[in-house]
Amino acid sequence: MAQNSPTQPALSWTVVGQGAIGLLAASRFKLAGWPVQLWLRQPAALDIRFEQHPLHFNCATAPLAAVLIPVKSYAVPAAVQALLPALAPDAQLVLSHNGMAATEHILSSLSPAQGLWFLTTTHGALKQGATVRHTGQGQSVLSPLNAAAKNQLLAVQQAMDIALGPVTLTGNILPFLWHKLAINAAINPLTALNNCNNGELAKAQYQPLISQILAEVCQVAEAAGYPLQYAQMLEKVQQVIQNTAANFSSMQQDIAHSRRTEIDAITGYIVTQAARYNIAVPLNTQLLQQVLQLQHRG
Ligand code: KPL
Repeated sequence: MAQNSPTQPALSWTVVGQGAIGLLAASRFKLAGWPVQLWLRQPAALDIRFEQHPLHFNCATAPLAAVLIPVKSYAVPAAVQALLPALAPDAQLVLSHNGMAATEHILSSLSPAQGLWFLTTTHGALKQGATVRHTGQGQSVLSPLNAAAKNQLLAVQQAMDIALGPVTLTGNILPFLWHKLAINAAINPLTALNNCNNGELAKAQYQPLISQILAEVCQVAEAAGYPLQYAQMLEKVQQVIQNTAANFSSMQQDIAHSRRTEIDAITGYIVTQAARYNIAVPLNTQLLQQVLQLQHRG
């Protein structure tokens, strides 16, 4: 059971959506004895099975004190818009998704006492029907994005440690987002286009492609002011491929289920930034077009 400091009561958390990472976080809150509810597009309660535990989640009711928003990058603006009227005056909002965060608009729609955060995570989760599995032990990096968030450091960090920990707190999330972006750019499009699990990418035929994707990303990251070490990134990607060999990437799953992918926020972001700095990224450009084609066909 989680221990909360007597001076700082646990925030009551709401998790948005019913994606795999969100349900992983909600389940871990519940199993640790924390109050947690779900905010779904169609308000409803939800029953799931998580690692042999049958869990029941109530539908969220306003005012919402603390909200984890682990929805796809393209779904964030609409999700926040829908949440705004239900937020407590000092609510804390934690965004978490693949790709680069576009937070200016969200920051300006919050009141001064409402905190905004970003969390990037390497946990893996898989949802099959009503069953959720924790498929990859990971860790998370968490960053406050405004002054109201900085006033709640301890409470939010404690909670995220329960939900998606271990958590490292940072004042600047951008280097971490570039690092995760490079990993996603190397793995997600290739697994989506070849309809394979992450482990397949260890095969020799993919090595020149992975190397070129990363070489292009490293050039763009450097120009953007967030340099990444090419050799280190190559090693990291091989590690992720090994550690998540049996998993299917989020983009492979999106294509397999005819859902929109996060290609715009991952490879699309790299291609846009490359154009800004006049850098040629032919392989990332080709992968972007191929995934967009596949997505539109689905
Ligand atoms: O983050 C991921 C994803 O699937 O989106 C990786 C790291 C590629 C793990 O599958």
